[in-house]
Amino acid sequence: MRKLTMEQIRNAIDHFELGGEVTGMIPHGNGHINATNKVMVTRWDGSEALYILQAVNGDVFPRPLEVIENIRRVTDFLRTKAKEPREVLKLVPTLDRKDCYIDDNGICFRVYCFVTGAVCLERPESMSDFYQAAYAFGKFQRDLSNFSAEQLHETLADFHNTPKRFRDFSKAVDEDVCGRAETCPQEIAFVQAREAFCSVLMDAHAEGRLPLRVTHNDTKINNVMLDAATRTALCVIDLDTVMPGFSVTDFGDSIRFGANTAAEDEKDLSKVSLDMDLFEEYLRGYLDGCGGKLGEEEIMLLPEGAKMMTLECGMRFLADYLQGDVYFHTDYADHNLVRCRTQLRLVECMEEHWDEMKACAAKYAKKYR
Ligand code: ADP
Ligand code: GN1
Ligand code: MG
Repeated sequence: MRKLTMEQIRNAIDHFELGGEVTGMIPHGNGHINATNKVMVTRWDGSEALYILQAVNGDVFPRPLEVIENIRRVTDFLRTKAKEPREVLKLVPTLDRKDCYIDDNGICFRVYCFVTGAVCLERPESMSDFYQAAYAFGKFQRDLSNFSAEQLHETLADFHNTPKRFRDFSKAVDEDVCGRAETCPQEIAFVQAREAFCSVLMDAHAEGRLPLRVTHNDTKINNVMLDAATRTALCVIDLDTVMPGFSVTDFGDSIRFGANTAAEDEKDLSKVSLDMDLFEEYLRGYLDGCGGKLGEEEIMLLPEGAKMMTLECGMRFLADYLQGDVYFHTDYADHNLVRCRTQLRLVECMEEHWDEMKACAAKYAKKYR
């Protein structure tokens, strides 16, 4: 998505019902997709309020109104189960009582109440943080277990259809539009060697061993807020990809991002490894959050979910690098290649720890039976 001008941002925020005057605005967070700003407002009664203004990335989400409709439906539903307002994202209406504002360039903007008294982490700072993030995503899935999936638009078709991702990746390699394939033959070969693995979850689903549920589909730890005072699970955010999906991929994406001992874009690959204690802690938190909803076979496929999400994300970063960095926000020339390398190294680590990962899943599959 093209960088927005200050004028575009200013114009957009003026269309929302903020109940006061905007006194400041700064870019916020580390999301790879949307353009996010924190907005400071002085209300007419003199008190201060905070909001999040986001431009939905129209290159990624071709039908942004469907994204907004999904968020309205999911948040209304979750609100009926919440104990306090901060537990659920709240869309702020526009002056003409809509959930978003579309500007003259067709960019879709939305505003959320800022979740206050909360922290959003880039990495878990303790075992307990990771347990709490897991609990939040597990509970999110449990809360949505009686939400009918027919109400949801498919905002991104085939989002975690890994065999399809593999075909897209192969096309990017064949086309090589930027002439970059010669800079990463080892990474390309690594992914190609794992083609068969890509269909393991889709096959399990086709054989009735893995149910479709309503899932989050983007479960990085920076997509959950913890209460700052109690450091417990508070609110799941970034609801753009809530769609039917697999519990094991929600689990897996959190492991990919949070149980890695290094950052997603660490250049020194010797720092990348799978922290097995964090893996087990997340597994425990996720199952507790799901509240006994997952079946035994599903629990047994959690390690496959972790490896699948890591491999899939690696091939998505690599495909984007080959295509000229058109999807993920990047900060420097080979940022996507760097991100791809950490993911592929983490896949290797998972393969090294495979028996332990499966034994851990088996232990909890028995316990939660
Ligand atoms: P992206 O899809 O680009 O990742 P997110 O919706 O995850 O966008 O927002 C990016 C970041 O902005 C989050 O990681 C979080 O730090 C912050 N954020 C988003 N929504 C809120 C909110 N309602 N309150 C506080 N912080 C938020
Ligand atoms: C994106 O939006 P964000 O930064 O939370 C991406 C995820 C990737 C992730 C990799 C809609 O998540 O699928 O796993 O980057 N979101 C979308 O960090 O493509
Ligand atoms: Mg995000």
